[in-house]
Amino acid sequence: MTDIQDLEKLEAEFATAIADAMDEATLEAVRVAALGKKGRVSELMKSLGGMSAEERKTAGPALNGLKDRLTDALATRKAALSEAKLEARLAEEKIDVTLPVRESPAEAGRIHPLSQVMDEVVAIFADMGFAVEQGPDIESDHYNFTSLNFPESHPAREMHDTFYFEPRADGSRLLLRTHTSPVQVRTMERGKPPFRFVCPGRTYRSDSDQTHTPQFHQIEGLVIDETTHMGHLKWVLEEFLRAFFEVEGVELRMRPSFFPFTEPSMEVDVRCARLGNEIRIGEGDDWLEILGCGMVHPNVLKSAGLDPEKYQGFAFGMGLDRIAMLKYGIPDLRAFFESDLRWLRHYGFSVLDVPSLAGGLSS
Ligand code: 2NL
Repeated sequence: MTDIQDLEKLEAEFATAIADAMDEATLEAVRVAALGKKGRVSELMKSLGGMSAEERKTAGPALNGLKDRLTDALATRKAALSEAKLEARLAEEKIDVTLPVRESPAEAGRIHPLSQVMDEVVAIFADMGFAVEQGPDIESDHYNFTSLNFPESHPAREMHDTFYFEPRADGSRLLLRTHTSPVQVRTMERGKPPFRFVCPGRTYRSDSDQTHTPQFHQIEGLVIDETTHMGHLKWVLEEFLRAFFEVEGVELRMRPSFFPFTEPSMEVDVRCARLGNEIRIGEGDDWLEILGCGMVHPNVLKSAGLDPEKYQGFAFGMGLDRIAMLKYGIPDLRAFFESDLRWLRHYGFSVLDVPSLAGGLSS
């Protein structure tokens, strides 16, 4: 039998245990020890059944009172512990809203300067009404050379410059295109004049030093109509160079040159000033070679299925790697292909900096 003193002792014991519980798990263990299925108070409640009616009269209310007070005390302590826990978390997770925001992935990533320059050049020509055409990197001798009026014995055809694949059963060899011109022949064959398009893309030559990589990039342009002439060519190139270098006073100079696929052929220089390592376009007394161009050779028109008596036009081509280096002051071509993150963070562009003529090309 349990007397009142025992109950008071038990209550004091549990009250101390509740007050001493410093976390919710300990408090829960106290609750189980007191009020759980096999807890001390629960066991005492079970013993009520074996008591006389007289005993039950006093023990019943005493035990019920004990149970209620312990339940209250447990709930109060639990609330206090969870409030303390929240307070601690709030104190620990305090944030300083004056700190700068962390870069989002969209801002941390960089566009390669070459991709940026390709987009810039395409934006300029698109603004002048040029379409963009593409074609395969793996080409036939016919599209890469023959259709472009390269004589059979031309040195550019030799193993030295061109990456050839193994000969096929019929003896012919596929190759990696050495320029983007085959795309232009393919596009002319497919369509009907007038033509006005550019072909940006990868090109390949077996050449590797400080200023050459075996894989590089070109953009070529072609305009064909019945009366297209060199005056149109000069205007297009002047407009392009002014927009690309973002200087009003670009001045260009044409020198006679030779390409098998144009006649006449010209090389185009822009006026520049050289100040140590820096090059300023549109100033000074120096000239910088920037691209090649000419009037499309009648043989090329013929092999593309056009009548050279009716159609004529101009073409031009330039190295994108080179003009990217010039515009953005990048000294070493080989870094383009090294995937060095520090280099990319320095020379790369934000994904949000999409070149457009309205937005200012590289602003
Ligand atoms: C350069 C010079 C040039 C062309 C490319 C071309 C294409 C066809 C017909 C005639 Cl289908 N010409 N392309 C013409 C002149 C120069 O490129 O220095 N490129 C890096």
